[in-house]
Amino acid sequence: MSIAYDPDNIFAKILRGEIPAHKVYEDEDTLAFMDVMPQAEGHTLVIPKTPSRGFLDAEPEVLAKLVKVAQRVGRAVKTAFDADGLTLFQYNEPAGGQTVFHLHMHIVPRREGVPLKR
Ligand code: D5M
Repeated sequence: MSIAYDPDNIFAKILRGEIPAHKVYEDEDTLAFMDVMPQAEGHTLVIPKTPSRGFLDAEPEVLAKLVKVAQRVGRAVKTAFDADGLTLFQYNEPAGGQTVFHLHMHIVPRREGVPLKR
């Protein structure tokens, strides 16, 4: 059984404008903003505006748009932060490492030989 979406999660509050975020991209379906606990300089999050808890409950169309925007934002942050590469990841449920329960894709610019901060 899937767990209900909690509309009081922090990303839902960002989407409603109730708390601030450093936004870097927005369209009718998607928002991208800087992660407040970056694992590397330029760590960015991309989220759908629809209320999906995670990857497993999201509609395929939502995932497709999220990936499309992640590619666009990923190209931009890689250029902006002059990165050598890019790491994308996405956690699901506490056991999977998820801490904010609104679907999000992490986009992390990477430099040769520099490990992620944990
Ligand atoms: O990661 C959730 C991520 O969300 C984690 O990298 C910190 C980030 N975070 C938490 N609160 C905020 C706000 N207010 N703005 C920007 N980024 C935030 P998870 O994949 O769920 O473990």
